[in-house]
Amino acid sequence: MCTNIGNRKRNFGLLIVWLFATLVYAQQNVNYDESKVPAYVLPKILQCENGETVKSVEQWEKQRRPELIELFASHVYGRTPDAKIDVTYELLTEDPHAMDGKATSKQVKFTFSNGKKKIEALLLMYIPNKPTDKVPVFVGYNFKGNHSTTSDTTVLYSPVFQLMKETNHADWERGTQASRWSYDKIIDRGYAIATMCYHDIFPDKPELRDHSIVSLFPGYDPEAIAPDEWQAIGAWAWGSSRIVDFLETQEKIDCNKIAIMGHSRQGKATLWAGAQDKRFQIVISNDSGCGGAALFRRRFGETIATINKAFPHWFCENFRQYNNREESLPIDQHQLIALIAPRKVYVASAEKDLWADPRGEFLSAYYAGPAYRLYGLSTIESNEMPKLHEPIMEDIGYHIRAGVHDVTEYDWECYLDFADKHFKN
Ligand code: GTR
Repeated sequence: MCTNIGNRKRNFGLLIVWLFATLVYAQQNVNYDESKVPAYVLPKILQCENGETVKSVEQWEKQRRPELIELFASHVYGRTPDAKIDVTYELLTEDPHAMDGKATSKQVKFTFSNGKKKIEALLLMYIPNKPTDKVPVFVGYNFKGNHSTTSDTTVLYSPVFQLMKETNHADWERGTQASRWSYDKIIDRGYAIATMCYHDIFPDKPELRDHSIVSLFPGYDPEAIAPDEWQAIGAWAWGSSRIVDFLETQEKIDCNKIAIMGHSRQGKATLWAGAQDKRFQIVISNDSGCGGAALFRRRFGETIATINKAFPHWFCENFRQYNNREESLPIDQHQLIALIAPRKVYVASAEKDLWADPRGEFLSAYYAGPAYRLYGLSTIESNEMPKLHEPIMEDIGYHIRAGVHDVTEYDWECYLDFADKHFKN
């Protein structure tokens, strides 16, 4: 017992030292000075590989769009396999009187299986009891378990925490992330919410790849990774599409009105999910930074080299060849946002979140314009960033708020306004 506590203290100490060293390493050579952003030329959204310029929606959809998807898959996120994995759903709990009677909660166990091996994931949903007809829905991953998003004591946490933590009892996380999930507001405004812990799909450590859904697919090799093989971000994007598959079985959900919201590393996965799966009608990136909305070529804050070093299991192996060679990457992130057109996209930044490069996030939303204009949609008109708390709500949306890297009540208010504008008017 005493030795156990001693070991835990020592491990905790080592963890702090490691975190500190990683932070110091990461902060070295970081550029936070706008005047030091290198001159760059962005690859053109509407220029096909054969040099032709896209002139019509048809040409965009048949020729250029698939070219871009292929470039992001082979150079950045890795390929999403075509193979289908069996999944079963088990309703674990259903409470029609949740949230003081204004919502119905559901907890559903997903079991993914390839016949030999199984992986389980837990979905938590709150669905407003009013209106009684179909409602739009927000989908989004949480970081610390469904039980961390609310103080509701009936919310379960998944077995993945036995892998992620030293302890198998993760209850101390209950409610700790509730400020990031404005459930009351979401329900009051007539939206359902569906969330899952991202660790259920790919536990966020390189050594846990064998416990991720990636390991269920044909050709998976625990000892080797192909250069264009998908990794964690690809898997998380895939998982959010599996949540949509389930929502399609739910009578109360309006599947023509599905929004996805992802914060930070999940903002990256969200944009990639939105690019690939057209069932996401609104795609929201919250502080997604490098590998998300921020333009790589600006090299402001986090860069390709730093992210590949700190998170070797997020992007495909091919992506490493662009460490400190941003200008040779055949794409940039404005093209990822363009892939979401004509569906609506919203990018959000936080003023103090320089690591994520707020200006780079804004500019890729701005430069995604040509794809949206092909459809006659409205875009961000000026390359001047808006002031704090002055959201832009065209078919492409953007805001920057005061404060740090986080998801706040203000962010949710903007997302609900954006969703009202596009889903309800
Ligand atoms: C940071 C990482 C960012 C962002 C963030 C997060 O450490 O450098 O790219 O993804 O984590 O997800 O919270």
